[in-house]
Amino acid sequence: MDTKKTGFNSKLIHSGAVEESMGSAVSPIYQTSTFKFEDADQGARRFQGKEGGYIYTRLGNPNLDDLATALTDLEEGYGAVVTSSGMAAVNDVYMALLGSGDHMISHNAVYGPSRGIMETFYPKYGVESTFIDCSDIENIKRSIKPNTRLLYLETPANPTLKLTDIEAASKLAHEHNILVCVDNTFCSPYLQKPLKLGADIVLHSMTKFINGHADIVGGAVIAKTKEILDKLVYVMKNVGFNMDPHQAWLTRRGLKTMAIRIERAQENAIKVAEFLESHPKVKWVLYPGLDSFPQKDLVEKQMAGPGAMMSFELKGGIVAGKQVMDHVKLALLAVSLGGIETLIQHPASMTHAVLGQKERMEAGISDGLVRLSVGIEDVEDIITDLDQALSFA
Ligand code: LCS
Repeated sequence: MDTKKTGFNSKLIHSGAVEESMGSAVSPIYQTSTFKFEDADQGARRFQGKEGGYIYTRLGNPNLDDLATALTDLEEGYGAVVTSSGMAAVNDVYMALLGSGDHMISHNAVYGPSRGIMETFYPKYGVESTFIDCSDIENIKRSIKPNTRLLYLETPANPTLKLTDIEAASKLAHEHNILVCVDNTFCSPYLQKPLKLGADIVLHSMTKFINGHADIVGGAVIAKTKEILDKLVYVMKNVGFNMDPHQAWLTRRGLKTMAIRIERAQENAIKVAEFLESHPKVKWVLYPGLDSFPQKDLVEKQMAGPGAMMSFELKGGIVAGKQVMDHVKLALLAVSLGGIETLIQHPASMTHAVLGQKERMEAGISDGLVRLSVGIEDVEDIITDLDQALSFA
């Protein structure tokens, strides 16, 4: 069946590249580092690109292709690479598209290390960057330089949930020959399709909603064109960012249930956000599904739902926030997000500690901000747990 023509849920189950073997309903795992050739000429033809087929797992493997094909279908792109982590995906984009003398613009509240490595490591290769509030398109416009090559967005941003208008930002960027990459980790293609909104590249930490079961670390980059994909593939193969076949197989399995997981987590998140917002000890809640969310119109415009991520601050600031984190019993006090279990963490001292105090303040990551990734447990249990933890705040 041509899965390009099926609906999203059918793609989740059936898209892929592994051929059926012995009638198994699920693809086998090609847990091999290398593939044998029929003869020396075939090996040479494969290396010279004159014949398809596998050579060596760093250069390609059926399980990696299976997952990459499914993601390409889901994000409606030209092709994808799957990587050993989300950070490998981030660096695949940076290395493939930026070089000495180039400049990148990005949002000031992206995942800590996506900004940290650009500011501390890439300058030694001559790459410049500007981190600003991309939710204001005028800020992007003002930051464009003649050597700007990449606009790197994360929307909703981690952990402030700030949105950038992908369509407007892409239009502006393209007028200046700038490529646009969107880290779609917080949404997944179920809730947002950046390529359809005008972006050129989509990136994921598959550790999160795509795999969803907190048992692998992985990443992916989906490109809109062959030209971009070729650059990503070159770096992936030669820097060695590829996934392991078992990791890819587990991720492909997790992906199958992504839509129903996100539906349930989102349903829970709406109720949890309403509970938190009405709690007397809570100062504010940032969640795209609340009426109080400042960018409600943009949620409607570019997202199919508000997702399962939120941030909040208590009236007692970080002292009170720590009490809540220390007293949860059902939720896990742990970083990561987008899994089936509810997770709570403190960005200023954990995921975004790599940024300085000044950078965090500018980005809206206050010391009291607590991030919650709502899981698919019974919502009554999640709320009961938060309620009892809040009694210590
Ligand atoms: N992009 C976003 C938006 C992320 O949230 C993360 C990880 C990455 C990229 C990197 O992916 P990884 O290499 O970890 O697969 N975010 C994390 C977080 O918020 N808590 O722990 C990891």
